[in-house]
Amino acid sequence: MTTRSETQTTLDHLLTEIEHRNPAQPEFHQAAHEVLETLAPVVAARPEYAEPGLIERLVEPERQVIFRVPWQDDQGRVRVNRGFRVEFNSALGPYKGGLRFHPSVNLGVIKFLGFEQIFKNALTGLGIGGGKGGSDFDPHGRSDAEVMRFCQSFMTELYRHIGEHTDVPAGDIGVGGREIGYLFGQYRRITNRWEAGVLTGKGQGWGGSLIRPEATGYGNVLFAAAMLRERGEDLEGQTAVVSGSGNVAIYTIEKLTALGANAVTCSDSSGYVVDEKGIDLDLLKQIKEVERGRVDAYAERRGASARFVPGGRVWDVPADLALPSATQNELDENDAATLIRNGVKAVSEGANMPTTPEAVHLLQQAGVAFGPGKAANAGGVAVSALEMAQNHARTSWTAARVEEELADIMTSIHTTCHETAERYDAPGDYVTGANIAGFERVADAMLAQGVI
Ligand code: NDP
Ligand code: 2IT
Repeated sequence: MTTRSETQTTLDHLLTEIEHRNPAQPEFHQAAHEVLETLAPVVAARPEYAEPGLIERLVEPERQVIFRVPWQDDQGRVRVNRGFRVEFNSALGPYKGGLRFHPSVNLGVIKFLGFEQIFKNALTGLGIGGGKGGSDFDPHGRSDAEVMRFCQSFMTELYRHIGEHTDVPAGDIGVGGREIGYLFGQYRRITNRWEAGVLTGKGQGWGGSLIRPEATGYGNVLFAAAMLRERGEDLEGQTAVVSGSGNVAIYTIEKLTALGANAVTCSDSSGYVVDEKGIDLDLLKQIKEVERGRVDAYAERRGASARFVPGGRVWDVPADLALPSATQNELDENDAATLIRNGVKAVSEGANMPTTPEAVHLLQQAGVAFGPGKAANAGGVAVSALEMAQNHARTSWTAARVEEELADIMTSIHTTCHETAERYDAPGDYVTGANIAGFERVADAMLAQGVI
């Protein structure tokens, strides 16, 4: 019988090899560390997981596509971006995961997101593999026509790699309903197929699921509520700080407010807003979803209760709950120390890997309930899978039905993570619980399907 510490030494060697084999991909290294540093207990306990090559296969994407995306701006100038799709693991189902359009996108970022997605999707229990894609295209300040031409060019290459039974992209940073519409239109035109299940996050009326726009934010709040319930508390009357002001942040604030909490912040890359009365969602939606503006406009139009802090971090605002919902590594050790000093009870990740490893450690040491993104933000991809189910059945469900299924899925993910952590002597450690539970499902399927 191999001990946990012997197993951890083997996993550490593998991590060193991953760093050598994948140079200049710090985000991917970080995501691999975060998972492999928690697997020793399960690998030591179940010898089949120590089989040579299993974890080596898990950290190597099944397929990686990188392509040129040429497009013309409104002045007729040719621009060139880079497109990516990393098809990481399909042991449990078709590759599934969003597309990110942001200037910071590179192969390492897409690989970290794709790797996280494998475990997240496994946790949903809905039969979806892991993948991610995107481009270094920056949609900020681009006209609708430019975004459309970019999306058409992007899909002109991507279409050959995706399909309802192969790989099903959706949105992520910089990709929302508008972009999914343009992408779907071009896919339909090139393939001459009405293949609704090839993309999720579609518009209502042409295959989109009700509650998909809300699902990630709503799901994260339900996960946070489940963590609080475990400690004999609920959301009523709690003050919450939320970062970001995009899809995830907006619907996080909406659900927090609906369940009696007071969400007092939002942010974008220019700074943050703090609003003592609680964020006015109609105003925020108008500025962000309709006008595609910046958060300082919110403070200007809201009046005395709100102020804009240029360049600051929402984590400086005292709160009971923190829900990072913008981007990776946006909450570091200093921020964690500030949150702890201000008495934070729970941190639940709406974004993917927003909390640095040092910050996670500090929060857990201080006894703060910490919900890792691969569990806490899984509601988005879960409702994507429900959208695929509706598409296959050529039907659409009511909002109430989708919301009920979402709530059941989030409760079940919480229970799975909680129980798995207890089973492996890490009570209350949702990071370990999520990683091991997701890993077991994927690893069992990979072992059963042979060396491929
Ligand atoms: P949006 O594009 O709708 O919003 C992103 C928000 O985060 C914006 O307010 C944006 O500000 C801010 N932001 C993005 N990058 C940075 C950065 N480098 N520095 C500071 N602020 C930044 O994206 P989503 O809301 O969809 O995604 C947010 C997070 O949630 C991401 O981590 C994503 O991977 C994750 N996620 C999304 C899901 C979904 O269904 N959409 C599902 C699960 C997770 P600005 O406009 O100034 O850039
Ligand atoms: O990170 C994520 O889970 C997403 N961006 C959503 C993926 C999806 O396929 O709905």
